[in-house]
Parts: sequence; structure tokens; C-alpha cells
Amino acid sequence: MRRPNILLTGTPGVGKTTLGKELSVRMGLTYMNVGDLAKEGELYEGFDEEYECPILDEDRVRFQVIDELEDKMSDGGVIVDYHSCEFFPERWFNIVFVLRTDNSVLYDRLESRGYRGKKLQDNIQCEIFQTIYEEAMSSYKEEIVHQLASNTPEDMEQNLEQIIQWIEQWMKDNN
Ligand code: DAT
Repeated sequence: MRRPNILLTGTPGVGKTTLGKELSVRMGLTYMNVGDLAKEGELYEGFDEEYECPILDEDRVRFQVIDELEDKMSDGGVIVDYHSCEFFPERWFNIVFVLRTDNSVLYDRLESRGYRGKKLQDNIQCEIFQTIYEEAMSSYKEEIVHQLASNTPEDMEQNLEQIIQWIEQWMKDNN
């Protein structure tokens, strides 16, 4: 039985992890959080004092993580969660969802996550400039990239239902 691979992307705090984990439970898919893989592998190249967080070694994330994921991706049925999307092989994903959150809502979420100052401002700006959406549109075929509003629990439920419907249709069409 073939199953699709799904990319969930968007600015930190938009709800990728919450949605991805719930989707994996409901559909029996494998959830992979690339940020967590980088943390587990300690793929860092220093510490950013201003951001008060480790600096990811993007090259090692690219190569090590991609190597690690490659086999899983070819089996299908994987949900990948990451706040960037340009360095994954395009062929991995059957569909890409970019979650979007209104500025004031995102501000509160990131503040309660402990983000302050420049780190908070930069992430809000990333969302205002729809940076990740544009990155997705230039990295994948436009027709497989979809934006989903992710402000309220009702949005999340609606998004889950929509994605599940899409998965079920994909499995009918591809098996
Ligand atoms: P991300 O993985 O994109 O960084 P998250 O899943 O950790 O985001 O969510 C950040 C916070 O927002 C977390 O406290 C859960 C909450 N949240 C996520 N999606 C939501 C939604 N649709 N409605 C209300 N709260 C949501």
C-alpha cells in the first residue's frame, strides 16, 4: 500500500508539531521533526548570544539528516516537520502545507515559549513577509503547495480533516 509523504512547514510557533503529531496518530503515519533530529545529533556550530540558542550547522543538517531520512522517505507515509523547506529533495514530498498564523496570535505563542527581543521580532517578521511560503513556492511545484490558517483549535481540526481527506484520495488514486 503506497502512502504519501507530507511536508509541514512555516515560521516557528505556527503549529506544525501539534498538527503533525495529531495527524500521525490519526492516520498511522510516521512523524519526523527535523529540528529534534538536529538537536539529537548535536548538529551545532556554536551558540548565538543574541538569540540565546545554539546555531545549527546547516550543512551537517542538510547531509546527515537527509541521509538519515532517505530510506524512510522512499517507504512513504512520512510527515516531516521543519521551519525551513528549501534543502529537502523536491522528489520527497507529494504535498507541502505551509501553516500561517496572524501576527498577534503568533506573538503571544512565541512570547509564552520564552522568545524575547530580536528573536521574537525576527520570527514575527518572517511570518509578515511570508518568507517560508515563498521559499516553498520556489522549492516545489506551486500546485502541491498549500497554505493553511492555524490560529484557533477550530482551524486545527479543519486542517486535520482536510489533510486526511487529501491522504485518503491520494491512496485511492495511487494504489
Ligand atoms: P511549531 O511546531 O510550528 O513551532 P507548535 O505546534 O509547537 O508550533 O505550536 C506552538 C503553540 O501554539 C503550542 O502551544 C500549541 C499552540 N497551537 C498550535 N496550533 C494551534 C491552533 N491551531 N490553535 C491554537 N493553538 C495552537
